[in-house]
Amino acid sequence: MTDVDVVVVGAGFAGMYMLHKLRGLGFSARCFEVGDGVGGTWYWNRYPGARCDVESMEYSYGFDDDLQQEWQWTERYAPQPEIEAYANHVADRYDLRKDITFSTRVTGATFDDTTETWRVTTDSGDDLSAKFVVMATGCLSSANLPDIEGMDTFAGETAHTGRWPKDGVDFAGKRVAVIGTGSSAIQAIPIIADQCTELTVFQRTPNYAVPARNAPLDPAYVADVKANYNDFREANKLMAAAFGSRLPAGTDKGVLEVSDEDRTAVLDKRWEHGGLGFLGAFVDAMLTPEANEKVADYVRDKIRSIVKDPEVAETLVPKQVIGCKRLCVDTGYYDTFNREHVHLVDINKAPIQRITESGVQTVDQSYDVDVIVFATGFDAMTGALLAVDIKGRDGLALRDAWSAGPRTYLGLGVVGFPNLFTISGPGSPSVLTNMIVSIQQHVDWIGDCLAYLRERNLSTIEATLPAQDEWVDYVNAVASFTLFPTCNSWYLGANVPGKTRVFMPLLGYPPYVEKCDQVARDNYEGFALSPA
Ligand code: NA7
Repeated sequence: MTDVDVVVVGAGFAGMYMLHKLRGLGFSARCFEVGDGVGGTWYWNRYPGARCDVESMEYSYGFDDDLQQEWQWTERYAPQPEIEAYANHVADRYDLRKDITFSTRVTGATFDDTTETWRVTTDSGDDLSAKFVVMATGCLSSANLPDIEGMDTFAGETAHTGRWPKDGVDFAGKRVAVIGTGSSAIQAIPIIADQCTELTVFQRTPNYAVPARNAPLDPAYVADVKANYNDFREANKLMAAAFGSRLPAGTDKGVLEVSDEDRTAVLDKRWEHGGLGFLGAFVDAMLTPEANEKVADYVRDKIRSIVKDPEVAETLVPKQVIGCKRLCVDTGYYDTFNREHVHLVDINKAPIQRITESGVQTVDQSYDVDVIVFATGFDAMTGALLAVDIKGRDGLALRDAWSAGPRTYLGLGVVGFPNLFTISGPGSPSVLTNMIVSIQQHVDWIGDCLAYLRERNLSTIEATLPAQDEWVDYVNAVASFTLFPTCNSWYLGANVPGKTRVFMPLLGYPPYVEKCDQVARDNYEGFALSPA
């Protein structure tokens, strides 16, 4: 007998739904969460302007029609406070908190070969046994804080966007430095600029951003979606990234198969509509460099038309493939650089040497500031998993098993780690999709799998080596047909010094779901199941 059937690590959207699912199936579970509230990514990322880049009518659970009917989103893209409120609503509605231990970090999980159970320990002194462990630790939850000399000497305030203080940061009357220009910075910079007296942005790689065109939700649109919510969800699941079924029509042609005027017209339409769907206007923007370059040039010209100082504009113009780093969605980002008190520093030309007591020192200038905002992203996909000391069969450490990059079967299981599941793990579509849809698909699959094992009195399930090897090859092969591996993105782990460069997520949601369903149908093909 174990203390619980399942330990769930993390109470974000994955952990919460896993808990709910397990309860429904009659399994006992305990969930541990580092934060003092639910929401995961949406608990920690409370920086100014934090907002989901997937539309709110889509970025929500679809497992309970009452829930999706009763919840009212107010804007096209939900802001962080509203998503956090939604997470709290879900926790209350399904009475999830009683099985969640908050403010507690799972430090270790060790598989006992003899009893075929997991022993899970926490930093609060918990030590419990479980038949299964589900890692619902999130893909963008382990903050990447750069190791810049002198960080601890700075006399002012610092904050990382992914670990934003609950009480916020007061920028009024302050000189502010923002380091990093990814999605988080692009959302935060226009708002910080509104609040502070002087803003200096330190940019390593310029990013492409398309307008969000956020607005209050149209009640007629909401009513229409809610009248057929399940059809809407099903249509989105057929999309490559599991969202966007209602985007304005693109074309089934390639970028270079149409005239310049037609190409501009298609891109104009998507630009006016706003949002991530911009990149899907043509079928091949992520497939051939020539096609991509045309789409990239369209955005580069937009940047040049918005930013008045030509030198600043050129510094903001990205050179890499568009979409290779995740496309950003902005509200007034480029225009912010037209403001007198906003400055851009290209740290490729003048690298940051150190942080001093008074600010940021580059090779050619020192910038005195009161606040430094690190918008430097995450140790994505593997960071939070490897932060837990996970030991599988024969004491094998996950950190060692993954020393040359993560290897999984379906992004759900790992050879050598029986009865351990990763939700939206590397090797699954995960961050390249609407995360909530991917999370639900994983939770449902894991729940069904546990019920299957129980029904047949099976004790363990573990990915087999041939299945895992084949899967890793497949994930890499799919990526290699695209332009995704061509830049230093966090999809590749290239943003974290020393991290092995491997393209971690799988492209293409619908075929992935088909594969997972087939594996389950075929008695968990590719997994070894052992009797009790
Ligand atoms: P991102 O997209 O990883 O952006 C981090 C930014 O910080 C990016 O511009 C980085 O430049 C920069 N960075 C990282 N390390 C350093 C150092 N050491 N010095 C200077 N600049 C640095 O993280 P976000 O939080 O913005 O967004 C993450 C995801 O959340 C996003 O894709 C959405 O899915 C939501 P680089 O590009 O690496 O040169």
